[in-house]
Amino acid sequence: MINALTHSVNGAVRVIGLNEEIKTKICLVGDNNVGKTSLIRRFVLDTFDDKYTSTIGTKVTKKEVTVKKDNGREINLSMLIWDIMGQKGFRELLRESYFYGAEGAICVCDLTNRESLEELKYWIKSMESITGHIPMIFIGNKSDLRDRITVTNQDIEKVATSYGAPSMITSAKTGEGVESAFMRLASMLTSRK
Ligand SMILES: Nc1nc2c(ncn2[C@@H]2O[C@H](COP(=O)(O)OP(=O)(O)OP(=O)(O)O)[C@@H](O)[C@H]2O)c(=O)[nH]1
Ligand SMILES: [Mg+2]
Repeated sequence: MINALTHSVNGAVRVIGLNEEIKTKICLVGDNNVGKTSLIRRFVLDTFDDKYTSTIGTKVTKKEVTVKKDNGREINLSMLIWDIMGQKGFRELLRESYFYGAEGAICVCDLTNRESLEELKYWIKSMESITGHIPMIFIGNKSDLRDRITVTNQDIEKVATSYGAPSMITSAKTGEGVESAFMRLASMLTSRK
């Protein structure tokens, strides 16, 4: 890697050279138990655990991805994926440090829990008070729990569209849609690069 130039924009470090590498911070938001940690674990480690261990505070995981642009160019993106405990009481407490410098967000609801979709607007409000409007995608997780699903694709799409964002259905358990969801956001984050 030849680093021709390094500069920082909004806390994100851009290294521009023959191989471009861009570092970007993304945040997952959503209530407790919706599957934020499980989605990150599936994307980064390709594993799943049925046991529920609530996240304490926040946690950062790094994943390097390559985004192929339509013009054939490849961009290496180093994603700093931030995870937060979904307990509402902590949202305001952790807000500034968690959201500061975030360039993209994955808004997660649980397909078996309607309230978790309604709550996303409060998460987004809290986030945007720090970040302003940033690219985001909506995820309806736990698609494998077929007979317990109470939230439809259309319900999620409606909320997502009101923010001008795409929506996707995932299962951290089976892996359905997980890689495409993270890569979709990665692609959105490099759209002007
Ligand atoms: N069946 C099924 N269970 C899931 C899925 N994703 C997560 N779970 C389960 O749901 C529970 C909560 O998952 P977590 O990933 O810990 O949820 P979280 O959003 O990180 O929760 P907090 O850290 O408390 O905010 C765990 O028991 C997971 O095994 C999924 O896609 N399908
Ligand atoms: Mg968690």
